[in-house]
Amino acid sequence: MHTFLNGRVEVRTGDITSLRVDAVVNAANSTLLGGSGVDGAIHRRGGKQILEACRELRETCYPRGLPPGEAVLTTGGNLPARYVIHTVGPVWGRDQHPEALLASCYKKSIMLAANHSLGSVAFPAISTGAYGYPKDEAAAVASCAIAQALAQADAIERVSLVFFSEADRDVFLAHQQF
Ligand code: AR6
Repeated sequence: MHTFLNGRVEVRTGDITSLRVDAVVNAANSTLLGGSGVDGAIHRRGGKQILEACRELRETCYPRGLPPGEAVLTTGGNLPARYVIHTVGPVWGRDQHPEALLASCYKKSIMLAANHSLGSVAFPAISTGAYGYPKDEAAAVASCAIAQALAQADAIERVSLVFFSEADRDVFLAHQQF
């Protein structure tokens, strides 16, 4: 296990859906209605309560979808985590200002967790799968954004960065800027 920022950030490998934390972050899409990758895994394991909460958010707050860089909170359903924070990363090569959008995903997710007094949050490597964000560049953006957000979120005790493979974790470790 690798830790940064006096232990407030840990870098690990594994399946994010098995973590017992206050909130896991979902790399969602704008529809909030599910997909593949982490999104598929969270909805599969979390059950229909999460999808129902997402549908309600769509209808009441985001009829045209959740914009990239934004984050919303739902129940964790059947997951070991209490809540899911759904955020939409930038699509590499499609969305303008991908750095700012990716940074916003991390910052707004952390702010949302802090506003709900959630002490532990686990992130996947947002946008680095289906959305094609280069993993080395994402590492620099994510680590800077997390460090900035944590400086203003005393309530957050632990941020876990969860990589699906050791290779992905090692790219992160080589390019992070904590
Ligand atoms: N635990 C941890 N990491 C995972 C897991 C898991 N269970 N599953 C995949 N990863 P992606 P994106 C890693 O594609 O790029 C979906 O269809 C994966 O190896 O899940 O933001 C959504 O609905 C990769 O490094 O998210 C959107 O349409 C990282 O998580 C779109 O994909 C992110 O990969 C979002 O694409």
